[in-house]
Amino acid sequence: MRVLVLGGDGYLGWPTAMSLSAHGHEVAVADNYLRRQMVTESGSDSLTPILNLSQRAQVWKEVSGRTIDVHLIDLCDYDLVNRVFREFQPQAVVHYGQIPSAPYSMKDRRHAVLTQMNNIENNLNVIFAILENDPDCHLVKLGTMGEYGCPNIDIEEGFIEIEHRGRTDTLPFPKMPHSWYHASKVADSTNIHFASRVYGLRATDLNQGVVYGVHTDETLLDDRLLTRFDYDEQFGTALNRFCLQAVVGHPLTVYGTGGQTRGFLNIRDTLACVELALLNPADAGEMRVYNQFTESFSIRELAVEVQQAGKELGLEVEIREIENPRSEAQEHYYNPTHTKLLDLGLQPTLLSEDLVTATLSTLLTYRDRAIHDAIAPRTTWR
Ligand code: USQ
Repeated sequence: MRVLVLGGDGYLGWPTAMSLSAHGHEVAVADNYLRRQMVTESGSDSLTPILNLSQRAQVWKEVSGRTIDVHLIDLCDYDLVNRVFREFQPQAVVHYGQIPSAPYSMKDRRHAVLTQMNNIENNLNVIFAILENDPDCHLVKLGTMGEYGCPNIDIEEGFIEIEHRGRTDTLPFPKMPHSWYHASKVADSTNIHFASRVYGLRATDLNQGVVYGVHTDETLLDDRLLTRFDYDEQFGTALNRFCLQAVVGHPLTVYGTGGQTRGFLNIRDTLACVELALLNPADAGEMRVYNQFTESFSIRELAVEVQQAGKELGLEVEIREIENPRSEAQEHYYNPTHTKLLDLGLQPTLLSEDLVTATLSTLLTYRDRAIHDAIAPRTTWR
């Protein structure tokens, strides 16, 4: 299958591109390095040293004998997006190419506007490029579990059957996003659903949980194929941050009571889920929604898991509850359904002490690169 990976320089985009290429797909990537710029702006850097995209593609060719086409374009520039679609003629598009950070979007008006403009505009461009070049092309869009928020009822996979005043309908599950960033993904889902109903777009919206981990089968082949690993307060996510904090001797930054519960998945499972979605495409006019995570944990549970794994490596890990910089429920009900990817054959890589220990060992190799000032939270929701 010819697959275009948007955001192909990112934490998930680059390993996805390599994995699809390794599995025999013809792959092209597009990126404008915005993530690199935003992380630099926040005073941080990837813990893992990473090459630029052209260099990465060259190393991949050397190691695997396979080609990944590189396009350095801004997805907000429709002419460029359209040109890539015309030249590469993708049969499927995996769309990771967005600003992915809740804290970044909450910094101030400028960052809220930038996040929403960039994400909503580039998603519309992708929809129109598909419709203009090959309406049969399948859009696999990365959404987020944070679109739903934390309602006091079970969360369904995208849609809920509702009975109201004697009538019933199946409607999109209600959304209560956690941030301006999460709200941008809600807008994308609404737009994709609209395009599927009106123009017959084939789409899969992957409502992904919090991803953790550093290695995939392909990044292990050569250090030059490593993916980025962010740990700063804006672009690092909870479990990855805790792992970095453990190896540099920083107390684990549990926000508030740590009772916040989220769905998590290993980076390898992201790759597997995306490929399952590609191999089982949506019908024309259908928007499927999959809740893409494998297990739920509270933040407190994760901190304890990292502390235990750290002991195995002789690391003394302190857990510190600090004032929560976010407006969010700290003790709440959380029970989202997540069966559709399992039904397609997903074999989850579940979190274990061994897995955390292995991640800590990898991070220890690079710990001298950590920028300590980037760790503590500075962005508040207030
Ligand atoms: N948290 C801490 N300490 C930290 C970092 C985070 O307690 O040092 C807490 C946060 O308060 C929050 C939870 O951990 O309750 C998750 O925070 P996060 O930064 O790991 O994840 P989030 O901001 O929700 O966003 C991340 C990705 C985003 C993706 C989302 C999936 O950045 O792209 O959409 O995870 S989900 O969380 O399911 O919405």
